[in-house]
Amino acid sequence: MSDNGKTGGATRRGFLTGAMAAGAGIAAAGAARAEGDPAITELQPWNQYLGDGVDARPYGYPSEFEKHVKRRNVEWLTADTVSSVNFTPLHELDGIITPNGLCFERHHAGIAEVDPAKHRIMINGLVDTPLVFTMEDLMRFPRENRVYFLECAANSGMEWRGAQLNGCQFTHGMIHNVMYTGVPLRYLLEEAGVKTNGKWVMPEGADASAMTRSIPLEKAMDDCLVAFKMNGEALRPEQGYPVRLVVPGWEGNMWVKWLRRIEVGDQPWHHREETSKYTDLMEDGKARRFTWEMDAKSVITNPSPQAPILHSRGRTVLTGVAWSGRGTIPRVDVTIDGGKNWHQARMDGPSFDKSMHRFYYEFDWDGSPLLLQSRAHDSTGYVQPTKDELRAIRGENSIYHNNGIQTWYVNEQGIAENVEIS
Ligand SMILES: Nc1nc2c(c(=O)[nH]1)N[C@H]1C(S)=C(S)[C@@H](COP(=O)(O)O)O[C@H]1N2
Ligand SMILES: [Mo]
Repeated sequence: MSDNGKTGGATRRGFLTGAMAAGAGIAAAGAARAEGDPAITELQPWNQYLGDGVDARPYGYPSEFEKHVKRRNVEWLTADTVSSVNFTPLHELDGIITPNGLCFERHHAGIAEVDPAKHRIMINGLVDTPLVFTMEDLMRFPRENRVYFLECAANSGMEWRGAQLNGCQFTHGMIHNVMYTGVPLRYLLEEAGVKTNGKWVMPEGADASAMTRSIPLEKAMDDCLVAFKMNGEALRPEQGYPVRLVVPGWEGNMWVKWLRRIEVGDQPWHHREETSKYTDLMEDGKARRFTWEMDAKSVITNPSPQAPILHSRGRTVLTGVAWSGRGTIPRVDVTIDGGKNWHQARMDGPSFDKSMHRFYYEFDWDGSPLLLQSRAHDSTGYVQPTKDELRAIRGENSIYHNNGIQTWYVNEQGIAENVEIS
């Protein structure tokens, strides 16, 4: 193999130099010694057989050693699996893209298995010409590629009254970040011709829940996509195959899957999902309505309860994700001592509007207990609040839009736990 020399020499030396430059030091790195390690001295089984040929895996899947990397349910939330939710394993991922098979799912009537040849998208209501598109018609409009996060408004909802679920998969896993390919909704609306009194649109799903939400026309004409590809390939059935609405930065419930109809109207419809659900009950018993935008939020994914620190001390990589429904994330602060000292995290990877951002903070762990927190700043200048700051305004009866700062306590053994500090 041509890259042998590189792996043995230059890269490793470069790695150590880099570590010293970062102030972590060689001794702290705890790199394994070659002598006597059977992983080095013994011939491994995979070195002694011919592996699968190129016909064995026509559609690729992860290594069998990655079986633990999967979507998970919270048992008491999932009495009924067809109207339910599972969670993205954020602690197992890196970078900013959520692989298709790991995107959390939320459906109200199970996964519809839609035949694209029989699927139609209708535009009706206050339009000059009601239109019906086949999937092939849709493909003839100019398309765009955009990376966006989708967060269910109920993400972290179980944490309103205190620390509850043990793992960022469960506290923050109702989110995924995907590159969509789709046609701007604007093109379809322009094709039909929106009448001057048309001010709202109502997308409707083809599943048994016939999901509907009211969206103001300005948003529909701005950045919404009628998407048919995710991360380059067809949408997964779980995510609305063959077509879903993408509503960048706005709560996941509005991203109607299995999209079959868009009605144009002169006022909002006030359907179930925007009245009894997805409104925020305040302390005084009144409810906020139409809280569409997702506020800036972040979470440390490693270390976290499902991803303990496995070494006893020394160089440690802390990482996490941050996002905002209003723009980009230019800055994330991190503390390892419960807020006594804050450090600016290192942002890495692409920074897109209304997309997840990846941050890192490399530090030397002295083996003492840690209180980890991250705090996102978005491009509007908004700073992620503490949970107490949020409760002071919103009370404790809410479910939705909990973007408070998350705390993980890490003990001397490196085990992490969901806690709150006040
Ligand atoms: N047709 C339809 N669209 C839907 C839903 C649904 O049940 N049916 N669930 C909504 C909710 S509440 C959320 S949070 C997102 C979840 O998208 P995902 O399954 O891709 O994670 O889809 C939304 N769109
Ligand atoms: Mo949702």
